[in-house]
Amino acid sequence: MFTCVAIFLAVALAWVPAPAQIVDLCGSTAMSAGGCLVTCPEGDGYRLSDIGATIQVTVVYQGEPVPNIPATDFWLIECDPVDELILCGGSQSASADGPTDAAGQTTISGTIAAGGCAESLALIVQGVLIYDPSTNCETILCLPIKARSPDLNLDLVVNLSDLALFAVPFSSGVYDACADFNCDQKVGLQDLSTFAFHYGPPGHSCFP
Ligand SMILES: [Ca+2]
Ligand SMILES: [Ca+2]
Repeated sequence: MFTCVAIFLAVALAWVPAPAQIVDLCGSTAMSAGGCLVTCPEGDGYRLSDIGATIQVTVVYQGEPVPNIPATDFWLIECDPVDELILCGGSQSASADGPTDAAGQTTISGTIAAGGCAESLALIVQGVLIYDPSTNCETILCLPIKARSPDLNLDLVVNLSDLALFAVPFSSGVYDACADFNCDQKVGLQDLSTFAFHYGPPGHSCFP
């Protein structure tokens, strides 16, 4: 009888699912040299590596590195809530290059499939927003990466509505940072060229 109970318990315990990985919001870190990143809902904007802004990430839990976090469990969002960056749904919108290694480290060097505009980016790992260790985690960790999408009205397609929004700063000279796709503090011909590429036709959108 005892043996049966012992076997039952052993089997039952073996079936207990592994606990979900847990990530420290304070202690985990991310670094990037920063830059000006064109994002497009179609995913054919710049890669972070193209602009020298590859993000180096270290994930820890209670001081210990967390290995094997899947690449798709990494996510980038706008850092300042006054900005708005809309990611296409799905795991390919902003992912790491691979799972975290034994040191809890990975990189993010790809593109972001998104509309909108942000002055800096924040990192989410497995649903946990990462905070800045240099402020004792009193503030969100903001990476100095400016995101600029030709989808200016945040509906995840680049079309006539966006052209109308782009035309205002382009023709009037009234500066609009979100239409300044190369972040050179003016909305000019280079920005028009970037816009035209994603405008199509057909206008770029999520998941073509
Ligand atoms: Ca749009
Ligand atoms: Ca510009």
